[in-house]
Amino acid sequence: MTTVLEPATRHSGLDHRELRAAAVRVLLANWSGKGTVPSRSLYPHQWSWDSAFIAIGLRHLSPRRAQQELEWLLSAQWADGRVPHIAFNPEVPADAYFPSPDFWRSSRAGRHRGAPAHTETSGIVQPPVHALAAWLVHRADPRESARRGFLPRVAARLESWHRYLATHRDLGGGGLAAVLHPWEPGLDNSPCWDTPLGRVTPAPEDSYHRVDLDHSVAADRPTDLDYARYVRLARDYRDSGYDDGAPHAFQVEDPGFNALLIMSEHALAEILRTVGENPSPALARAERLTAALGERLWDPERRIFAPRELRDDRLLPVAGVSGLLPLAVPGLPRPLADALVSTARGERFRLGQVHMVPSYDLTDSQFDANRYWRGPSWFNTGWLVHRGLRACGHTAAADELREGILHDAWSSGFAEYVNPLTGDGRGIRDFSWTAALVLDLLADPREER
Ligand code: 2M8
Repeated sequence: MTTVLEPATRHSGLDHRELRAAAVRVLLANWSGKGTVPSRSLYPHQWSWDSAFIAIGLRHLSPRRAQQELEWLLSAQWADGRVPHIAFNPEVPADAYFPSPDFWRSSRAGRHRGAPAHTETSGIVQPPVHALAAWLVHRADPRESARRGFLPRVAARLESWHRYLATHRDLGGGGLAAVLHPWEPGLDNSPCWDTPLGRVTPAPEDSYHRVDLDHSVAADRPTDLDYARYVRLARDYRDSGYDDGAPHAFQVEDPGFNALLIMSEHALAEILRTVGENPSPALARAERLTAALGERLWDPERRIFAPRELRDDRLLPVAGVSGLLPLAVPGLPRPLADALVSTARGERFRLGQVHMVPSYDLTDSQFDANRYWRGPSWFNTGWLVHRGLRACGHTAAADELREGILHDAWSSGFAEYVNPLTGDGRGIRDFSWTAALVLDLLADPREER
């Protein structure tokens, strides 16, 4: 465990025009014709929550392309409403990423859930940032949006996505959406999942080949043991026919996933109002989710939201960055928001003293400054905390975090994540959501946000 922390670099002399031009270059290079890949090497297909963050940045470059990004992703939606976490590009060789289409077998194994026949996808999901992204994209250029009929085209799909989460995924019966795989909340190997994941029998390591290690340093990526458990969980879900009602070895209510759902329900209400439909169901869901978040996931001891493991129906005693994300939820009760800000500033996350926001508790023995989601600071979660701070009126802290994010993106070459103690880039470079969220933070703050 590291106890001595370097103070974060003060940010001066960053040329915003040069930074913007470099971010644009990353996004143009990662555009595949219909959507944007997170990375040409490590992630050569379209990922669900990546595309939402990418669209939020792309709207400042080309609102039309931002719309297409979301529409292309939503065209891979299943009839049961789920938006898959990966939409595969058939032109990319099958061995470029694992698990590949022939692992997920969506069009066959997911047929009874309404997986599309025309395209291959994964069968799990990722955080529902899409309605928020769609609303922000619309607001960037409402005339272009109206001209293309963007909102009417996506509204029903977004509504069905949220209904899927509210029904099929309320596995705890308490009104929150559950995740069934550590890849679903997007924070893959966070120590938050160590206890529930530890109970999963790993898949035999000779039954698959990890392609990720061909593109990234092993010490920055999940361990082989974690990977074997991911494969096992995904395989079991596939073999159940992607049945949410089947028994699941991993079932967790994650605060970040649900916070993003609440933000998206509010955005969906705006979308529905704009297209002349009734926003009440989305607003009612947002209200129920916000109450359930406070009732089921607040940890009064750590003063942070924590994941609830459904198998034992207990809060996990962990502090991860996903527990800070409810700060960005509209209407979060003030005492909870204040407690979150003081937790973010405290010893577990040291906001303002380290680079961006660490993905995991700095004081915990499982914190690892370099390994993926076990401690490094990520740009999307930093952007969300920034948004929450601004919404709660902590303007100075938000400004400082914004400068830190821009600086770290530049100095790391748009890295996937950075070591929070040194700011050194980790994972791959020219990562799309890093570039996209830089574009968003560089945009005139008077623009609609
Ligand atoms: C990472 O996850 C994928 C699996 O979905 C992987 O490790 O292969 C995570 O950082 C996830 O949040 C992200 O969406 C994805 C693509 O950037 O990469």
